[in-house]
Amino acid sequence: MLIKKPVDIRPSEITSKESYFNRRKFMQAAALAGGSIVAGDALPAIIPNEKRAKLEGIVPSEFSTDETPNSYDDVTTYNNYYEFGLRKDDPFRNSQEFKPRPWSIEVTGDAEVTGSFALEDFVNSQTLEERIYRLRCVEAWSMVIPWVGISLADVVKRFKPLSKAKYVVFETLLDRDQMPGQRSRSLRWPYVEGLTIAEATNPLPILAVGVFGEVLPNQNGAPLRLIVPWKYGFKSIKGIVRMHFTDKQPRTSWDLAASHEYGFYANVNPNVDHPRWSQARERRIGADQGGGFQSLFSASKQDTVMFNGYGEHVAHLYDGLDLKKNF
Ligand SMILES: Nc1nc2c(c(=O)[nH]1)N[C@H]1C(S)=C(S)[C@@H](COP(=O)(O)O)O[C@H]1N2
Ligand SMILES: [Mo]
Repeated sequence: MLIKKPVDIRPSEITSKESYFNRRKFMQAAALAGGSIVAGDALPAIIPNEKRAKLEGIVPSEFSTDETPNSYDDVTTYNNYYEFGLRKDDPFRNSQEFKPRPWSIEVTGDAEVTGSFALEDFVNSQTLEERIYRLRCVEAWSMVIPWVGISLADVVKRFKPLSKAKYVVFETLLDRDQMPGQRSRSLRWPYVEGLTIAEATNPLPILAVGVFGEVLPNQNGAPLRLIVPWKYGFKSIKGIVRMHFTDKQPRTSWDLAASHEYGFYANVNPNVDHPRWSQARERRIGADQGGGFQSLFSASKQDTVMFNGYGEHVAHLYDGLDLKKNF
């Protein structure tokens, strides 16, 4: 093994002894789970830190929609990320100085493999897939976005949740210096979201590290964020620093803010209105701004589809559940 001089070591490579052993455990678990990792010194995945850096080795996904993606501008300047402010252009304007490196993800709770993992190790050995998914915000707008990410199911399986673990909970970074929105009480910080284990091991959700073939911009949740395409956008938590396995359904940030408005399931459902507005239709962002692909129809509104159109892959997860009560 080549010993690097300190000057050659990137901050992301500086790992404590403890996290080194955790990394080994994780690698071994990955190898056992049939991952492509070779025992020994597997190379870290390359997720460059430079803004708009290209990601290498992306493969297309069978789960991608063939709808036309939104523009890069729509995807990166019209955002919800309350840590950087409440207006749609605040995340773009206020996140430019945010530092998404060094970054590690802490895995805790009811799983065989737990510990703190550098981003590079966390993503390591998994194929980067492009998944063009529709994102439907609870505020009745939508976009089509070419995400790049890794399968959440594969990540979850590597940590070997114990049979008593029924939920996986995600947390965003807590950093008032870098995230000015956290100085106000717009939500309870850190942002918390969660999925059932059955949802998290469905093939659709990804942990995204990129968009449009490039690393994630800060405003879209760099360096690692969740995408759950059949649920309202607020489930797709950004800037993830923790994954926790538990037997208890978590109280999420939006549940704590207004539990009658934002349910835990948050499945896209045109038949269950938000208490303050209809969910029957949605506005495709950008589509009404002239010359767009929908301009022929002059209306940018379209019907909302149950499970955001992903029902064939996920409807069975809710067999026997009353989706009006469990909204
Ligand atoms: N940490 C965190 N994650 C978050 C949010 C947030 O405010 N904070 N907003 C959510 C909401 S409401 C939506 S619609 C999506 C928007 O993702 P995008 O800006 O990448 O399109 O992010 C979700 N993830
Ligand atoms: Mo949203």
